[in-house]
Amino acid sequence: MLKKLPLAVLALLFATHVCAVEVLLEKAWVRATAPGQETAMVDLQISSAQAARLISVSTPVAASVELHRMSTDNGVMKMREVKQLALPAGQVVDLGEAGLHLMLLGLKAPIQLGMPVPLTLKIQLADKKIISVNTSAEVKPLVEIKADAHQHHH
Ligand SMILES: [Cu+2]
Repeated sequence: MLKKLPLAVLALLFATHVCAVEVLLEKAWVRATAPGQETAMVDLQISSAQAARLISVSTPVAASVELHRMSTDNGVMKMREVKQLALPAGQVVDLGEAGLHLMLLGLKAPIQLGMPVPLTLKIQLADKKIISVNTSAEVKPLVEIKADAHQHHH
């Protein structure tokens, strides 16, 4: 019986490892928000080893998170909620490039530089198993400051 234990432990470690690299989240970012602003857009890249679907997103900094698609309707920019997003096997899905973004709704406080913005994505794999994958969005300045903005002129 004892001799079988290390193998079982190895199998368990291997299984955990496979699960950890199943879905990769990269380059998540959000712009800092002005006081009173209640929403913020997050872009990120998602890649899944196997065909999967993004089914929900949550963050502790906002009441809810929706997946939105931008579209132009008679010259007017519109955002519509997308309920589920297909993640093709082995492909990088770049939300920004795809005209999509995550929308943080009901911000609990303004998003500020250096603040952690954790995101939890629930993803359903081909075998129906649902996994949670975490990342943290990098906060970019609300207004881009040009490199020469602080130069003095005499
Ligand atoms: Cu939106």
